[in-house]
Amino acid sequence: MAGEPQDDCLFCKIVAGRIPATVVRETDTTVAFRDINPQAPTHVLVIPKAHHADAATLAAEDPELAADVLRETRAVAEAEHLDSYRLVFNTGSGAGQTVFHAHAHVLGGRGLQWPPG
Ligand code: IU
Repeated sequence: MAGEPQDDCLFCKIVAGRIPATVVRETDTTVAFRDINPQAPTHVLVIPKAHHADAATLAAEDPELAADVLRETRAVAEAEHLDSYRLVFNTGSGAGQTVFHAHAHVLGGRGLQWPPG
């Protein structure tokens, strides 16, 4: 069923506290933690606690929860004192998605080039 935890999902395991993460914020519906392989001085992932495979699926299955994730990206940026930052939702393996539990990357603390690679 949509949103149910998946046994083989790393981010569901982080939500459950079964694998460690450096959590910076948590709400009833979301968790924000530092990326283990940071690509910028601030690199935080914001995930819904419920399992949805990617941002497109999340937006279709639970738009309110998608809004919670977006709201939390703003809270992370504020907490990290970022006045400029980038939000990335890699969606599909061709776009670089490697973990199939929806997540927003919050990247900041350095200059960011456009277009991205
Ligand atoms: P992607 O958009 O699916 O490529 O992003 C997945 C991110 O999850 C990537 O930046 C990893 O470094 C990060 N990550 C993590 O922070 N902790 C983990 O246990 C695992 C991946 I696995």
